Amino acid sequence: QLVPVRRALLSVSDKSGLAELGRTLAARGVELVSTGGTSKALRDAGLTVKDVSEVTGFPEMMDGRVKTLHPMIHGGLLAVRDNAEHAGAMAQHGIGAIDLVIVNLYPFEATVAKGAERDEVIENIDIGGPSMVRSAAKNHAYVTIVTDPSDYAELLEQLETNDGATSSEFRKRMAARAFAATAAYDAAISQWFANVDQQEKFAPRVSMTRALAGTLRYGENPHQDAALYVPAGPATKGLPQAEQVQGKELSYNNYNDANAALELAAEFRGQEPAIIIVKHANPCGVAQGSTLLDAWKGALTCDSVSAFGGIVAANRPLDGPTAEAICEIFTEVVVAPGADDAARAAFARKKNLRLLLTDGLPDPRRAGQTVAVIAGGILVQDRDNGAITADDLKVVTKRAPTKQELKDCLFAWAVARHVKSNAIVYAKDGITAGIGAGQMNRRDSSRIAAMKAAEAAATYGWTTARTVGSAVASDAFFPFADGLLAAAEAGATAVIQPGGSIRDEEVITAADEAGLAMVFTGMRHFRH
Ligand code: 93A
Repeated sequence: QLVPVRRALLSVSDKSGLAELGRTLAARGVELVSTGGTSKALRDAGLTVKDVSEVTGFPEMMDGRVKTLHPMIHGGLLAVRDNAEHAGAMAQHGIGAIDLVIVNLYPFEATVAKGAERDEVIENIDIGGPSMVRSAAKNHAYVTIVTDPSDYAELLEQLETNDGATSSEFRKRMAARAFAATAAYDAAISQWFANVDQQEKFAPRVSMTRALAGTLRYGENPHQDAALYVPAGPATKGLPQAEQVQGKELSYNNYNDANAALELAAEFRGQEPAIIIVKHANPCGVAQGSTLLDAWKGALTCDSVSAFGGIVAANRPLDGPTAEAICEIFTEVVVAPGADDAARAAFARKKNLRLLLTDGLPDPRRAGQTVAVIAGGILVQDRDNGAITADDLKVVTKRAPTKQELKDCLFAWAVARHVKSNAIVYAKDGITAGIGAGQMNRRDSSRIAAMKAAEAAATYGWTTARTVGSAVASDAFFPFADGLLAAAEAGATAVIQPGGSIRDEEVITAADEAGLAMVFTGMRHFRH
């Protein structure tokens, strides 16, 4: 349905493109109504403009806070033209219909960005502007709203092709953009309050403007729709950006797993070469080595069965030999901070393999929040960015760990925080020997990890499982001695765990009796 544009209301802070727009509208015989600064700019361009104050019968007052907030304006915007009662009210009060609204808002974000004082920031919270935008957008059946100067060209094209009118498709599309603009504007304001006053720490982040980055083929399962959103604006600052160099389209699960792998690789930022293999968001092999190829070989030995169809991450740019070795087994995704030409050439032969190259690794200790949706609500918490160093460890057993045991303890600890709870990780010489994930009790995780290690020994023909002489990490305290004893049975000689159970004494005694060295971290890393 075409609606002719006879009267336009212009009120813009960003005056770019305004004069040209005004001239074209005037040439089409459109009456121009405008607020103070906008009127002046239009008059300076030689145009005839009616001031809003003339329409409302009130001067712009209170430093401009009250300019357009008036029934003479909002009646003209909101009236349903073919509703007799609305038309009657217009006639009775002399309210003229407004067909076109050109509004952009006080530059709130720019004012915050330049470091303005509180008073100036508050003054830049636009009230009248969004009100007009929302009134016009609501009534898009009759009114055209344009909030972005980059849409002026399309508006003029509309008027040109439709002989001075706009199409309902165009009005609808512009109305949707208008509400997106006011939503983003309010999100920026609430974010500012959160930052300045530390009130409502989480709420604004959850509702923050998010940009749809892409629609995914499906979600975790084919019957679930899915999409990828990225935070609009500063939330992505400081985070590495990834580029998909080759391979099939990334799936929902690919994104999730690649993220888990990359976050774990980030634990080894700046350290010796490390490889992570992830399946279903849990690592199934992690290793460091003197070369990336060594690390790959080590990581693969942990659980070569699960590694099939896995997601691989590295803590440094990939080289040719490592890429060749990775290509020997079926791998879904490889993600790394770069790859040399030989590595790229090796992967290129595996057409389906998705290769993601990033421009760095994220800071694993960065601040931020995680979000989980529950029935009837959203759970928000700080990221688990807590960290301990060797100095924070408390030796609780008679025997202190050897240098190598301590190294393996810290390695296993770094991995365990990325394993779903209950998490048990055995490690020896910088290689995970067995990983037990996601069990409902700690003893089962311990046993599963030991079983994996035994399977690996059988696969590779080793005389003993790598759990013999290993360090074991537990993401939370052992509530009973049984989990610890299961680890001792598997041959672990050192234990790292948070401590803090009411049965700590019992667990420590069991460790002493088994000749284990145990350290407490005082920090827990549940992950669900
Ligand atoms: O101060 S306001 O919240 N109160 C109003 O009634 C009002 N009407 C328009 N801000 C208001 N505006 C805003 O003024 C518009 O959104 C626009 O950004 C700006 C244009 O002012 P001028 O035409 O004086 O430059």
